[in-house]
Amino acid sequence: MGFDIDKIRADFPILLRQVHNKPLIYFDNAATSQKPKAVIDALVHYYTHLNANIHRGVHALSQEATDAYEQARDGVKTFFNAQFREEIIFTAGTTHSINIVAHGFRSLLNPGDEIIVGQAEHHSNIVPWQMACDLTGAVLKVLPIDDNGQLQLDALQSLLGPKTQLVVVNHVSNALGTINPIEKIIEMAHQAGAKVLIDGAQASSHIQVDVSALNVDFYTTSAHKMCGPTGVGMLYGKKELLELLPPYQGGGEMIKEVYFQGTTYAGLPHKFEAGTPNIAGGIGFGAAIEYLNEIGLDEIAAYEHDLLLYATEELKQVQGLRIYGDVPLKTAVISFNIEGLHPYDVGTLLDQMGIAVRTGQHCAQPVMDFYGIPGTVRASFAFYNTKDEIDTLVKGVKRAVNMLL
Ligand code: 7TS
Repeated sequence: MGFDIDKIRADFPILLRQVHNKPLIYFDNAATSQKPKAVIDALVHYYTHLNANIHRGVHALSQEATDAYEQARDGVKTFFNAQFREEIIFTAGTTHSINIVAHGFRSLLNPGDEIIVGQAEHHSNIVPWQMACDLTGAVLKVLPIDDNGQLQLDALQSLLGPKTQLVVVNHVSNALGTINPIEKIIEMAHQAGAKVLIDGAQASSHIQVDVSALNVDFYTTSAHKMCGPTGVGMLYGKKELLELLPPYQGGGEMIKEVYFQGTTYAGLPHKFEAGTPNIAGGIGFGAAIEYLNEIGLDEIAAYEHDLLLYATEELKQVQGLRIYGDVPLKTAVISFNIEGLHPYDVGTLLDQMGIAVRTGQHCAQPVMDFYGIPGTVRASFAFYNTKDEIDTLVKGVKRAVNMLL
């Protein structure tokens, strides 16, 4: 089966849109991906035919909704190759997933314990750990990046020690697209007796992730970056570690028995899923995984890599353009600036041409501070983008240079 780009594009209704009277060129996929009809249909189908609360009704609708939601969990489990379905916690997204773990660790950390965090993290993989450290007296240590945005593994070796409880890094940087050597990081951390959380928000729809083979302790992602709905995501955790962590929220569904004298908690995954969840979102997440499986992540990765190489080559022809994190191991993200131009101005001009990019700090201020810049223009590609669209981007960037410089 070849990669049928026309057929794939036809799956995404939004790609037919015009923006400012120009065909939409959507290059903000790192912020959120577009949704195929299969996912939109799954949401409509749930609300049209299945809508009921789950895990609690004896009636048919509730059973059907529960089955659909739990089937989605099975799909996610298989996609990430977790050992047990209880290890897949449905959350509101990566931010929520990381907060569940960071909150849980508050009761496990002692003053002087250490957490190592990457320098190129999204704020959602920094702030929850700072909060945990503030409350426990644990210390946050920063694993530095080099000029190419790559984590310095020799520095990790010297940061790891008997006090290290956790190493938390992203699989792929959202600001740069650089892929981190997480296999090595996990191995090094484990050798030092530390646990590892990998923020996979930018990886999971571009790289095949096998949490069992990685032997990772926690892995997080958001469905909306994987062609799924917003407001739903995943926390994978090793069963014995999730059992160790206290619940994040109290409420319905996360309990076994409630007495005013005390409450006992439900088993996994429900212990971390208090309240009525995003049922439609979970089902839509399952549909997104099915959709990605049908195309094949390896095919997606190869196609996107080809787009990345093409766009990198073409953009480099633009005078004064600098790409941050220009390394071989990358997802299809290009973060750049043009000498003398503010990223916001470039982004605004591109928008006028129907091209959606993100500009600014990308919720990764330490990366911008590292490079001493206010932000970047970030073009992030997906498997439904084309080289023709990249040609239009390059033309647009050249036009911005001519108009603004
Ligand atoms: N971690 C990484 C690496 C991310 O890229 C993002 C979102 C998050 C965590 C947070 O995910 P959420 O779904 O909980 O919001 N990144 C971006 C971005 O790069 N542009 O917009 C959102």
